[in-house]
Amino acid sequence: MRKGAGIIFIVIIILIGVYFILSSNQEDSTTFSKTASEIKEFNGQVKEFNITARSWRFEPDTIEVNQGDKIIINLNSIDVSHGINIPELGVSLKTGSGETKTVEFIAGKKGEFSFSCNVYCGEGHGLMRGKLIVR
Ligand SMILES: [Cu+2]
Repeated sequence: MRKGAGIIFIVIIILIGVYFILSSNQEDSTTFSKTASEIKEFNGQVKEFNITARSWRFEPDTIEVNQGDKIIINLNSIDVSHGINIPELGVSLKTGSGETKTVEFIAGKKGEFSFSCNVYCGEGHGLMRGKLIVR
């Protein structure tokens, strides 16, 4: 009978252990869903990009960062006036002919955000598109 009581004791200890592991996992997943949503504070690395705008493309037209990074975009127009607009991240910058303008922002949301030119620059204006990937 002593052996049987010992086994029951061990089973109870295991059940308590499983309970604590499950409840601590739940806390972890709550924390995770908080970090997975929008971040407003700088929480990563500084990533600086020199983007050339010309009729009618951006070079480079795809940039990748991590959520929480501070992004610095130096937009250089080598012909007419151009701009860059990333509406989902509240970014709007215009630069004159031959000028370089800079915008800084935090990559707060994960996802793929298309950007476009926000200064009418001729018949190919609508083709000036790019993509910011936030992982
Ligand atoms: Cu344009």
